[in-house]
Amino acid sequence: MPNVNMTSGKTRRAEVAGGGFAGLTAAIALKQSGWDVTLHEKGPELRAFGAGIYLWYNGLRVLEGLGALEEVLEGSHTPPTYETWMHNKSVSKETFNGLPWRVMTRSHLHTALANRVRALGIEIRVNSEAVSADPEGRLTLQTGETIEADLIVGADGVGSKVRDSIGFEQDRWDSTDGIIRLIVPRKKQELGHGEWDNTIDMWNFWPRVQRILYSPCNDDELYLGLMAPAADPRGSRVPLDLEVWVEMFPFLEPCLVEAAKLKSARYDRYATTRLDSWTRGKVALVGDAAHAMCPALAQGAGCAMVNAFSLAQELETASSVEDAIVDWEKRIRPITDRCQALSGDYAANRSLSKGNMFTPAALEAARYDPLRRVYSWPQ
Ligand code: FAD
Ligand code: 5PR
Repeated sequence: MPNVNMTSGKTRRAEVAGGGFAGLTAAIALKQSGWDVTLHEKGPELRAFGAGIYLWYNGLRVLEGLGALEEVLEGSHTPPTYETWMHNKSVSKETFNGLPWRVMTRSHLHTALANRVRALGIEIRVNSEAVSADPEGRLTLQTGETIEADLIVGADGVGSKVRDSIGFEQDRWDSTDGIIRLIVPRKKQELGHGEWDNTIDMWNFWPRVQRILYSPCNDDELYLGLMAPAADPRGSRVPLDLEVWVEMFPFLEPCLVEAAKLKSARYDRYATTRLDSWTRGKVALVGDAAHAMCPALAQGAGCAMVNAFSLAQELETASSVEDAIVDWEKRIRPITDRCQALSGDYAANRSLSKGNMFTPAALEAARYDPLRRVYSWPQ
């Protein structure tokens, strides 16, 4: 296909603010379709924050489109089943009708994307904090420098300055529950008998609400999500209150002992952000800047990646950036909106504790193939 971005002999330029999964995806996808791209990360280096992450078919297809899938598959894991326990009894084992899914550490995914950014020669500017954007196509940095571009991508996370400098109307709220997320050594030999390669979502409502989402990432690393209501001082304490977690999950003691050693542990409440629009003029918001969601369906990053990838797709055939990004939002946003709503509902009602909750509606976003723009994997 001819390079349609070369209108009047000039390559179009994009400034991307934020080097998380959304910003990396946008930068790679735009570069691959012929744009000049500069990626701004406010931190001193490109690196991942947080513990583990699930990607489903939608996110894995984006990785395929970005040329990063192989590297991500190496060193990540698809558990034999997604199991749910209630009070230590298995209530469901789900395999999603063969729908591809994968568990990995965040640093593993981030490294693969950052490697692809470097391989493509995308300009990376670290210690580069965006403070505001202008719908006319200007990005202003903390240093006072203002850069003009054909497209500004706000991928600067839930506290987005790109977004807030423009003044999108938004609803934001926090959930009653939150989670401590950690990566610890697997300690598989020490866990005794059990199907420890599975994802196991272990719920307990009595004597307290405490849950552990047990997620093996590979042979060596285990992602633990320890959930408790924000109002529970012991369950939400960091570093971990070992006694209160071992009392409820004695069979995980070897892993919990490791978890309690991690002094940098954080307890995070789930945050939701809903905007009136994701675009203004030449500015497009992607990822948590646009649609932070509860993690119940494990789709925040997956939707972010699909949306960032689809943005570049939409711009390939369009002559006006302003029109293309309006069309992009119209086309792709409904999937994210439904996913965000259902994730919020599941989180508020702790619905995943019932097991068998990955219904066709719950897997809608996961089944979307952004490369072919169709739903795959019949349920
Ligand atoms: P971020 O990851 O926040 O990245 C923003 C980047 O921008 C950072 O590098 C930051 O340093 C940088 N930055 C910030 N401000 C500026 C600025 N002003 N200028 C320049 N740079 C800036 N999603 C899934 O798909 N699967 C899961 O299993 C999953 N589990 C989750 C579990 C929990 C408990 C939670 C809370 C979320 C989970 N998510 C999951 C959601 C997922 O983590 C987020 O949706 C995703 O990481 C958002 O990516 P992002 O790039 O938009 O934002
Ligand atoms: N699923 C996943 C997850 O990471 C979380 C939840 C569900 C993969 C939070 O860590 O329900 O909170 C959830």
